[in-house]
Amino acid sequence: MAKRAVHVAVIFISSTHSFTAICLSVLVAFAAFETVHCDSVFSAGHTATGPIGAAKDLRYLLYDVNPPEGFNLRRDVYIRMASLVKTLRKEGDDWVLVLPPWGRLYHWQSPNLHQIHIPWGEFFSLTSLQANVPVIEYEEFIAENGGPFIDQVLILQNYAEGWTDGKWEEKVDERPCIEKLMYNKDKQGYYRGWFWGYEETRARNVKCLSAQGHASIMAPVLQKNITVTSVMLDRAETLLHDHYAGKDYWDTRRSMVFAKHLRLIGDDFRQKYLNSTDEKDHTIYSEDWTRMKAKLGSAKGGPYLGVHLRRKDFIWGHREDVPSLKGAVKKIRSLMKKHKLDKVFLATDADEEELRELKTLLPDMVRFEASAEDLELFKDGGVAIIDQWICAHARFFIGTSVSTFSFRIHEEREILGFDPKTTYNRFCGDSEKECEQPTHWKIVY
Ligand SMILES: Nc1nc2c(ncn2[C@@H]2O[C@H](COP(=O)(O)OP(=O)(O)O)[C@@H](O)[C@H]2O)c(=O)[nH]1
Ligand SMILES: [Mg+2]
Repeated sequence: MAKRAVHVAVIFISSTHSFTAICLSVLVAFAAFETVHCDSVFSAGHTATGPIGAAKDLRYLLYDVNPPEGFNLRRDVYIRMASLVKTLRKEGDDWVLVLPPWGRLYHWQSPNLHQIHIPWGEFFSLTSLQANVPVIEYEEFIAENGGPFIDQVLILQNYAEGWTDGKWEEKVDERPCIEKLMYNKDKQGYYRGWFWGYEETRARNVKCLSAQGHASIMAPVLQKNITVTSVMLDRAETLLHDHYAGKDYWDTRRSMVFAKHLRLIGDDFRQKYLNSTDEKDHTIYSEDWTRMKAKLGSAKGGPYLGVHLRRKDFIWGHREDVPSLKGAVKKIRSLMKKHKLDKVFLATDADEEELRELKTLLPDMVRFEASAEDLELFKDGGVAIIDQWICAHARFFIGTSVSTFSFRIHEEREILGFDPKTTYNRFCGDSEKECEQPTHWKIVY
């Protein structure tokens, strides 16, 4: 009881909104835990009935990532932030992670689509995320917080001087901003910035921090040096994983269950065009990720070769680890023969011209081509997830060197219980000498 009363007080003080907005925000915040009646909350008064010292303050962690980064690296940054929030919650206040709305990603180029302000719930199962760490959508934050205000933005950057004495150490310090500030002060003295395309969002304060180390090095700073309610870490990718591929990493990764409507479309496609169902392929999926613990090698996968062939910016730099289309098709044919698969599912971001060439070289390939209505519903992000989901269910998979899109497919297959030999494969460049294959990261349950 004491705890809740304090939360209400915090919301009340920082709110400039109407009574109904406050009621709504209280309900949003606590609906998941218990039923709260607005009148009882307020008639009970704002004073805590229990020992105040024991109560934890509700605080919000927001974050954003360097604009050019794509969807799948952003998924990786989420894991780092979830880890930081877990550390913060262990050590003090009642921190909640605010999910940065999706939008304006470089690779989302379908014309005539409004791909901005997209909540996480369109791509991921929110209840699954919440079973790992408390998260809320940005618009819920606005409602709870009583307006689009963020108390403190911390822009993370490296150290201007690099590593001193060539020695790497973990540290955080307030420093002058190295790059041009992406925030401008308005007439009222608030900071305006990108804020995921929410033009009315403002920050009360902005400063730069040089940070070098894993995500949880921010915990002491957020607990001791900063006392405001909402803090946003910009350029959050500056922070490293607390423990890459450790138990905490995998808990968060496993909780990133794709939204059900996208999985259903993928499953339907598998059945219709690839003769693949979970029963036949031993890829039964549990809606509750905490119960999903498939044995390595138990998944058989559908009778098709799954391929992720990354193009666009991966070929512009003439990287030697990415194959030509001819080279890729040659490898695809040899894998189909070796694994006795007569179908190939191809996921790619190839442009029109390359697609035409692919169709000539590989006329029997199967692709998920979204209709105009599907695209409007799922957006480029949803279509990419469907591609990943179908690749994740293939009997054998091959991806593209150092593509986070391919890495996320590896993880999905690991969760489903595939033999690592069928997963950690990548194309080699046509004249690549040492073609090192991807690392197998085993799940820690
Ligand atoms: N639908 C679809 N989109 C893709 C595919 N490959 C790349 N993309 C798009 O291009 C983006 C690539 O960026 P990112 O997710 O950062 O992965 P990475 O750059 O390969 O590490 C994806 O998020 C998709 O929007 C694909 O096979 N299918
Ligand atoms: Mg990328």
